[in-house]
Amino acid sequence: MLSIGRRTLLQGAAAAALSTMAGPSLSTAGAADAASPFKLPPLPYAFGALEPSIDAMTMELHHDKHHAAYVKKLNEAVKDQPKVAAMPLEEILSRLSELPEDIRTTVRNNGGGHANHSMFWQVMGKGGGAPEGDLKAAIDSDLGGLDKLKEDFNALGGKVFGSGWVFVAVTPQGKLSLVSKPNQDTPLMEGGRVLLGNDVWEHAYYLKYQNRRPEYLEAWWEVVDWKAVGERYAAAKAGALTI
Ligand code: MN3
Repeated sequence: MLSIGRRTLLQGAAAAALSTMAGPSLSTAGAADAASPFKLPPLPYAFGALEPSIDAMTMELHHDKHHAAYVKKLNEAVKDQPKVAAMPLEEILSRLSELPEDIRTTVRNNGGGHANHSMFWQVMGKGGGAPEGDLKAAIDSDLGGLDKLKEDFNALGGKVFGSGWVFVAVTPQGKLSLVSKPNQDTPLMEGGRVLLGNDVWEHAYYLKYQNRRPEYLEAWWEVVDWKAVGERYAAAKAGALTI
């Protein structure tokens, strides 16, 4: 089920673009699909699956309310822009400066939010494990090993003022780097790709951790699904990783 979810996600943007181009003949719901090209991906596990690192109530609100709202507002923003609506999300985000000015900020915030959260659900799970193979080698050579990665990532996440994200970005050559972004910005906006990322908006942790963001950042590593991250790494190197 997990691998189908990931596959769907990797192909989701392209599939959405294709179905929009193909028009209503593909399904009786075609008109509705064209009006809402972006979909909330189902959470690939139960709300409580990441306990105790992340509590079930936070997961439910985060997915069903916060992420759903980004998708809804993104669809509303592009409803009169069929060319934009037909583009894959990662392409839209890498070409924000070309968008009509009246929707640019809304697409930046909500398109970024949709991409970031879609990635976020995917890199977490109960699997745990550890980085292996090529991914482990890249973490060792580019980021000084897993312990150093966690330490530097958490320090960067702790420094985000207000709301934002901390990411491990990945190039098509497989080179890794740490980066933080404000709000719902993402390395996708510079044409980059995201290996994994953690949400440091208060809505991601406040119910359980209140103001203790460092504790949340530490506990988050317990629910990183390294198998999923390894698949993303392989996809990035194959040029197949989208959001
Ligand atoms: Mn969030």
